[in-house]
Amino acid sequence: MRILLINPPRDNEILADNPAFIDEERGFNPPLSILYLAGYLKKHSQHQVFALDAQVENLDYNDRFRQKIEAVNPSLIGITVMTFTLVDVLKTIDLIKQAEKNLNKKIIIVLGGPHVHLFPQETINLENVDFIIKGEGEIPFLNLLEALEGRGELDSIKGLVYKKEKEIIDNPIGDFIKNLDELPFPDREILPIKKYNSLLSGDKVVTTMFTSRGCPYRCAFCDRPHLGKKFRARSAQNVVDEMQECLSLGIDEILVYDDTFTVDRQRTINVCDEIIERGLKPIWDIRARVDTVDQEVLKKLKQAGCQRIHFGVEAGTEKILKILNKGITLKQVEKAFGWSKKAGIETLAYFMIGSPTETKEDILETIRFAKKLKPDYIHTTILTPYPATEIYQRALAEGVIKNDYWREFARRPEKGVVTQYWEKQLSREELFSLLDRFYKEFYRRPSFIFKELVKIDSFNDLKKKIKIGLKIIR
Ligand code: B12
Ligand code: SF4
Repeated sequence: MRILLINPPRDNEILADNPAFIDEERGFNPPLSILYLAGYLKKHSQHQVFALDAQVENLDYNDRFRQKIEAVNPSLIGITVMTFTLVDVLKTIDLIKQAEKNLNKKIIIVLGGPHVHLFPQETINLENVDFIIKGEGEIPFLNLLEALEGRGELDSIKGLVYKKEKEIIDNPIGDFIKNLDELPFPDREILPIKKYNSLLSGDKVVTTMFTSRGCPYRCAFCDRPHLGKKFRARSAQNVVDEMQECLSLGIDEILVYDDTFTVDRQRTINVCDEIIERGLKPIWDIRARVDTVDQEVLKKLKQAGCQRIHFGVEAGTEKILKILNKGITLKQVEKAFGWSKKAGIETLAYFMIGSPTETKEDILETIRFAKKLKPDYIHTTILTPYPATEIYQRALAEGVIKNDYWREFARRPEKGVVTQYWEKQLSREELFSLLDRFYKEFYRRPSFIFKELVKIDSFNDLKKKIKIGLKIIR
């Protein structure tokens, strides 16, 4: 079967909580979901697989996008869905329907990704959606393709949701993949590798990578259930084999997007040792928790080329850290940042403002803490209670958010949904004004500006930094 996998445009994306300059300048990351599905199908089947990342190709709902779909002439199209891209997914489906007419054939539409996992019933009821797959997609997607060609039954495919006459069949989700080493590497060459870049990486070619799936922690604002709560890690050899492949593909920087790369201390050390022993020089960064690093681990990470660590700090007061069930203390934060600096690794601190019970004074305290902590970068957002998170449930229970508007949106996705914040202590306007103040107070410090100027290594990099700098100062 000819299969096309699509990452939809982001023209109608819900912009929840980022300052505009981040949304405008964040660059493009390859959609790993699609690359994993493609890699798996290529290894385990004869299906012909194609992919289209409408975001990096700058496609909107015009003839060019439709013609690209028609040129593939697919029998089935799989689309990856976040709640935030749902409107674009539906517009993409409309375009596929036009292509269907021109090609004079039925194209089966399959949706997967975090959104469909949260809202399976609402999603299957959307017009022209034939199948959805909840949770990890590799195995059920292949099983679906096989069943559609008469080699298997739909009702035995784990995580599959579909309509049988008027009835909705919602198969329970299967076990998560136990041994992630068995998965083939993401098929990066199916998309235009060299077009991917990121805000922090200058004009380097970047890719993303997952060395583990699942996060065992329980932060109240976070919801990652589609890949599980159990931490499942790939072996050091397998991870470094993939890094080596990335290097051979001409990729300059690898963004390791594991929810928390450092959950298993020994594995972290093993990955670093493997890189060092093979004499590789990858540039990579990771996301980690401050309570999962120590001086020895950080030194190893540095030796192995880890350039930057993104730590979720969230707040500069113990009161809010508790409310968020973050499970860390400010002391741990200070230690982790101090050790990282000593090891020579850049740091990025994620902060959020607008948490339950947080006052203006608490936020000003967080700004003071951020400046004292002196990470290389901060990324601050207004806390947006995402669907199915503990904070969203609390907001509904306390009447801070009046109705289950995410479910309503999942049922009837329309452009222009306004994301709701925790507006009990502070209004939307006050939150935006404090967000602005946070960025300005942090990034306007002369020490920061000087450090960034020293790091500029090309004319393009200089242009990009001037552009972003002007947006922050404005
Ligand atoms: C990397 C990342 C980004 C990157 C890159 C996005 C990209 N192009 O990949 C950036 C920084 C740009 C980003 C931005 C945003 N992100 Co983001 N991001 C992630 C992150 C950390 C990893 C995604 C990933 O690569 N996962 C690894 C792959 C293998 O897993 P997967 O994508 O889930 O795919 C598997 C299954 O879901 C399924 N599947 C997926 N698609 C399909 C399609 C088919 C047909 C099938 C059969 C199966 C299937 O099979 C795959 C293989 O098992 C996830 C968290 C996470 N742990 O997944 C959040 C996450 C996806 N992001 C999220 C959010 C909220 C956002 C933003 C809205 C944030 C913001 N405020 O700006 C934006 C929206 C961006 C956009 N328009 O695309 C949420 C989505 C929640 C939701 N309800 O939809 C997540 C889940 C994190 C969270 N809980 O907060 N993000
Ligand atoms: S915020 Fe990070 S550590 Fe907390 S549950 Fe989410 S992924 Fe895990």
